[in-house]
Amino acid sequence: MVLISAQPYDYELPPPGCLALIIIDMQRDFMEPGGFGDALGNNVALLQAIVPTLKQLLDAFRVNGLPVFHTIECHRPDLSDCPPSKLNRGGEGLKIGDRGPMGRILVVGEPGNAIIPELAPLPGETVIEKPGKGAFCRTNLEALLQEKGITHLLITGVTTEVCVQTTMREANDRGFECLMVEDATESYFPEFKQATLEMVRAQGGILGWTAPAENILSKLSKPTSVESRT
Ligand code: C5J
Repeated sequence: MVLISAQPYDYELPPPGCLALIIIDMQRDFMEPGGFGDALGNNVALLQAIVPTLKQLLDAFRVNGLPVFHTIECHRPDLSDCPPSKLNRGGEGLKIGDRGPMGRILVVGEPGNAIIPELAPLPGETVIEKPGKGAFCRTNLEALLQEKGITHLLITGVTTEVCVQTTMREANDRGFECLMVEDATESYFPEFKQATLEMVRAQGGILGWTAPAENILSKLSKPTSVESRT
């Protein structure tokens, strides 16, 4: 049995192949000036802190041949998958579909909608295009995970209290054992990140577990220990 030291208690790794890394919305639209996050008045520089840690996790999954799922929040060019309730929100700045310095905001295929180069998906890695905040909303993510026999998810990405938390709640309700990686998720609001981590692991892990990446990397970085878990 391989245990990850986590809160509120140790997280038991499943057999090889049953654990996936979920990377939520590490897109230029959220990470860089001129994108959606910036248009909403946020300091996008705050999100940069997690990139090296997330890259380490991604590399460890790749080296060990473990499944990785990236998501992007995006809409079709005609915005037919963007409900008015989403389209009309926000402040005075650019809205979804408007043209900004990185192309049309939150529209699939535009430069700003791409995943940042440091974490760009490799050929063969799944990218889930999601129109909602949660990665299970109007996507085939649940079917893909079931098809591959995945039962455990490490949840990372941005922003902690919006798309990351929504996805973790959706996954938890669907029976997945989820761990949010504390230093591989970030928010424009540090206090919201902290509150999210606390609410996830409160009440005996009502939504799942949290742990720093190091606790996971120390177990994944030895391919033999991954392979010997039978
Ligand atoms: C937001 C996200 N914050 N990826 N999206 O609108 O969290």
